[in-house]
Amino acid sequence: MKKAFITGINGQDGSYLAEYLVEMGYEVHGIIRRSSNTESQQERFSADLRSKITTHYGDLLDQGGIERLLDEIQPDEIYNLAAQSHVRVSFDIPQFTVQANAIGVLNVLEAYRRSCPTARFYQASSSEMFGNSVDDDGFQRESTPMTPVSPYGCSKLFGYSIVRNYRKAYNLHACNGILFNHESPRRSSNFVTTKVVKTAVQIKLGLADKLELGNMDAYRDWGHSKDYVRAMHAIINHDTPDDFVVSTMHTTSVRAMVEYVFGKLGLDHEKYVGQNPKFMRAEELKYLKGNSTKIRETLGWKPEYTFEALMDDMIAGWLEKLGD
Ligand code: NAP
Ligand code: G4F
Repeated sequence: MKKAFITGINGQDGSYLAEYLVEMGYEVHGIIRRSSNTESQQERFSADLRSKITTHYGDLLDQGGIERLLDEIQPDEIYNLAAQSHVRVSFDIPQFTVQANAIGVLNVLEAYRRSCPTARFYQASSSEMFGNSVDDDGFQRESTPMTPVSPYGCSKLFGYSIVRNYRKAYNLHACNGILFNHESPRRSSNFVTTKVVKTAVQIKLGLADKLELGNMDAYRDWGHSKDYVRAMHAIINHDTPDDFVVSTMHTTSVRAMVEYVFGKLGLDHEKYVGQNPKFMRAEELKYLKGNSTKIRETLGWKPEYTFEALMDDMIAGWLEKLGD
């Protein structure tokens, strides 16, 4: 039985990845931070999953604790998914963001190198690292220059780079997935897709009467988290440690996403949606469209969910949560 160790196991991706690996017969371990509200930390786990995984207290900032766990568990695969993952919030708490997303990666890498260097390592890198760089054909790909425009993007670029450095310097099987935006019914409600879907459902049910957004002219390449955790597993299991873009190869504006969601619920978005400067960013990443030819051709991965199927799954999830 293979053993996996997941940081960020109770996040959106961590919970889907744990389900996927349990289904494949893995013994799954993960770390959860200490919180004053223990119940809310397990919300993304079904009762069945809870009985099949082992969680340990741990924090990316506590390198000694992670090293002790890796020493004891001796995993075959380490997935470093934990992060302060919100881009706008990274402007509010830049130092914490860098501690978790940059120094945190180094802490896990050091623990890995010292405790179980024959294991494989996956780092959750991000399309936010590209900033506003776009190739002439309108895509970002593995070779596109990385010019991040947020503390989050800068911190992720350090994580990405130190993984590449450790791979070569210490001959480790360490890889990066450069994932474009991915969502699901488990996405937290301060990301734009869930904010739009949840509020539109609340309006439909008479529980809210307006939706305030920031920049509606940004474009994102939105996929489903369930598809993207399959890509993580494929990347870490490739013979050669390497870096791969994971994306749908389609892009949609925030405005068009709002129109789709409201339209699906039979609502006129113009009656309810406005802008509020408090949701704008100090610097905005305007346009993302990922070229994932490399992972499609090398590993045979492709997404199953279209943009519409993703949004429909999120709408169904929130109707079920908030409806009678
Ligand atoms: P998420 O739902 O915000 O989950 C992040 C997880 O990290 C949570 O479990 C969180 O725990 C944990 N965490 C935060 N700081 C930590 C620390 N110092 N020590 C230990 N755990 C910590 O994010 P996600 O959407 O699943 O994304 C997973 C990873 O992929 C993140 O690294 C994100 O930056 C990256 N990524 C995401 C996307 C996307 O579109 N979703 C795209 C590219 C890359 P708490 O519950 O205690 O906060
Ligand atoms: O949903 P978002 O907050 O995601 P963002 O900033 O693209 O970051 C996500 O994707 C990254 C991959 O590229 C991940 F690395 C990162 O961890 C995270 O998962 O915002 C999407 C777009 C932005 O352009 C934002 O300015 O939506 C725009 N937006 C407009 N109004 C809003 C809002 N975003 C949020 N969160 N809230 C708004 O009211």
